[in-house]
Amino acid sequence: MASIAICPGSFDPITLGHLDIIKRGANVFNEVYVVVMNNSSKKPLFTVEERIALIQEVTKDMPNVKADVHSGLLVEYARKRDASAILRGLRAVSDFEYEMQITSMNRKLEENIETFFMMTNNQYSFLSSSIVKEVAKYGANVADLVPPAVEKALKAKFKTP
Ligand code: COD
Repeated sequence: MASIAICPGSFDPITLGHLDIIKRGANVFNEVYVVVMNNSSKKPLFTVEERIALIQEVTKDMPNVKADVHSGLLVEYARKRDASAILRGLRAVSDFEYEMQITSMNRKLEENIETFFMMTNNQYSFLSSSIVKEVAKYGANVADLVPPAVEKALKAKFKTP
């Protein structure tokens, strides 16, 4: 039986930290669906279509990774894809409480789906989409934080050189 994982997030935009988790997940699971979802506590900069297009672009050399969108509950999407795993990344202790809340809620909603956590590569442990947006807005160089396609999209969004 194929092992199918979903990697959910806001991906606003996708960073090298996200990509690190996706790549390592793709080495473990047969198929990985990177799913753009709504986090009700965040106001996105990029539209869903823009975020999906960027994910597709930066994962195009990974044949078992697909980008998708879902606007309801995460567990509904997992059932739709027949996924047995939810893949999440952990950066620091500060992520732990939030991740524990999400995991407990997802388990309450669907007990047959396991959440797997992957520790990020040390070089990305401080990296988040929010920090990238914050510095890109003021024209700082983000080339070592995001893939080139995302860097270009940020420059276009913020109209920076
Ligand atoms: N290194 C490694 N991993 C990273 C890094 C990094 N530098 N940055 C982020 N990540 C990981 C995050 O830990 C996370 O696992 C994943 O990448 C995505 O991160 P974000 O920030 O893009 O996504 P979130 O945390 O905003 O996503 C939250 C969801 C949208 C998944 C959540 O709100 C959700 O499931 N919403 C749907 C409604 C639902 O089902 N709710 C019930 C559960 S609460």
